[in-house]
Amino acid sequence: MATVNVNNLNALSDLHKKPDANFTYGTAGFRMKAELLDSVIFRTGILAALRSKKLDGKVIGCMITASHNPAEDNGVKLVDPMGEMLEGSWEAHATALSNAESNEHLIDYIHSMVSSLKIDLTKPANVVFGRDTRPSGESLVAALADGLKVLDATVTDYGILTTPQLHYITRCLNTAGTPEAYGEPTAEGYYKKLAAAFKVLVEGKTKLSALTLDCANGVGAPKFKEFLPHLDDALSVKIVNDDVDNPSKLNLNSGADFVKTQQRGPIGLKMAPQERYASFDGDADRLVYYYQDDDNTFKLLDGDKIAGLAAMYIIDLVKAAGIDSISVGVVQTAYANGASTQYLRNSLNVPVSCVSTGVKHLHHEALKYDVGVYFEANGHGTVLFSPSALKTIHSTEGSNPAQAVAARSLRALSEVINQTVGDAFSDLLLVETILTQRQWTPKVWDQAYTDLPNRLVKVVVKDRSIFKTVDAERKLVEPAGIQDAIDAIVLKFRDGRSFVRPSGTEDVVRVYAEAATRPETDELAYRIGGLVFDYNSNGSGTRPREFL
Ligand code: 16G
Ligand code: MG
Repeated sequence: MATVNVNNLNALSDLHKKPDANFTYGTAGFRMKAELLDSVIFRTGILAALRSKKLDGKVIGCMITASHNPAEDNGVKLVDPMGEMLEGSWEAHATALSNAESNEHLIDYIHSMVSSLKIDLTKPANVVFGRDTRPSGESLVAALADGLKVLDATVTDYGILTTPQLHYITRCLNTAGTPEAYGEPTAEGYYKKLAAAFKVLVEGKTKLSALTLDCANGVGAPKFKEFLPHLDDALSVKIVNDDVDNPSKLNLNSGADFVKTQQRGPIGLKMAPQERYASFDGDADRLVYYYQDDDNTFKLLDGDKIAGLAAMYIIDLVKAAGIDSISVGVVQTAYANGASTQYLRNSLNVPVSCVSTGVKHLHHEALKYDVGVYFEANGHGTVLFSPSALKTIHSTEGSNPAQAVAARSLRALSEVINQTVGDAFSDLLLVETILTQRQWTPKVWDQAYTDLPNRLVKVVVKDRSIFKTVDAERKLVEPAGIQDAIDAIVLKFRDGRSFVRPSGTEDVVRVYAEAATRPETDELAYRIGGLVFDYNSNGSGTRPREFL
């Protein structure tokens, strides 16, 4: 059995010593202050090479980004061959490698993986990587490259990219020359594919007024500027918050996360009534829309609204093409607004599943439908077309011109939508397609249903690990008795719904509440927040004042 070249590993690993810290590969990979990441990223390079060898030299992607986090943070996540997130069982290996205390421990763990997973070290390793605009990205890429040298991986540095672009490129590289070939494995290839499909989708329709696009001062700005010329004027976009030269501005008072959590537009953006606005997050895998109503109120069109719009449109197209044997389903999390779930089930008559937070859970569930629409309320999502649905769509010519047009639109839709992961560029083109096709203003889109007021509260507790959930995070089984207490409170509120879950990315417990009116929602959220705090404060800390 081949072994790791220990001298090589020691020499390289000494350049990337582990600090005194504990690391976890979580829902979004490793993510923390950039200054702590050097050894983690070096070791992630080793893991990427092992993963590639395990998969017979298939290309693995590695993205250095911290998404919507502040500029001083960074992170890394791995992309599996078809462009999906790293297989769940390997997350524990990532965590273990990152925490090995010495070079000897590191080598031991690598060898234990090699033997338990039957990895043939003589196989080639192929890894591609990219990064967002964070200044720390450059030195972290160097650490990654060193990690990749440990097992002699063949690497390609794609430079600065959005996260979904790297997912796309990974899939293209692994499918090239096969019947599943996904496209040209370059940013340019990605732009061409999306633009060509979008032009088909809006052909002959009157162009809408310009969309104002907030890029959170992140990688979406330079990349969307590169993309726009490919659209040949099929879409007017005015880009704001595009200052990537001032790193401190990244995600600051702008971007999809800010807009969704603050329920307001980016600071400094002057909004005009009934115009369309959209925000990306810092690595352009999340998208939210919004507008200002005639009475100047701010209206958010979040991931739930995008899912509703997309499902409505796809169901209509499938019917119009005469292929309604294709099943369409929607996947949400517990954070989906109750009104959106009602709309999907009762007005669109589509099956809706609820899964735990985190893209991998949604993606997995969406694969069960012919066409699976999945979105988190925070704007992360996509639409997956199954191989059999694609086959049907591609073989349908339609028995009349209307059917033929609908089938053509479905084909283009499957090309415009990134099949690997939620992609803000793709999702934006999807929304713009539907609004253009229907000639809808954001207000017309918004009229599908009215969101129930909702409130998200963070509770700082002593130990969030004591909170254990079941039923797609909608119920707590531990601590014992707390769920009964929550249920008793919720019962007192009209249209009340609330759930409590430990965050996967922050050391807090999150409380979500919705009810018929804003005051009732706030009261519900704060009462449950207080309950959670009382269960786990152990007398320490101060009970937040708003907790009733
Ligand atoms: C991660 C997830 C995101 C989820 C969020 C929840 C991915 C790529 N990202 O950012 O989908 O909404 O975690 O965070 O899966 P929380 O556990 O702190 O609430
Ligand atoms: Mg993101």
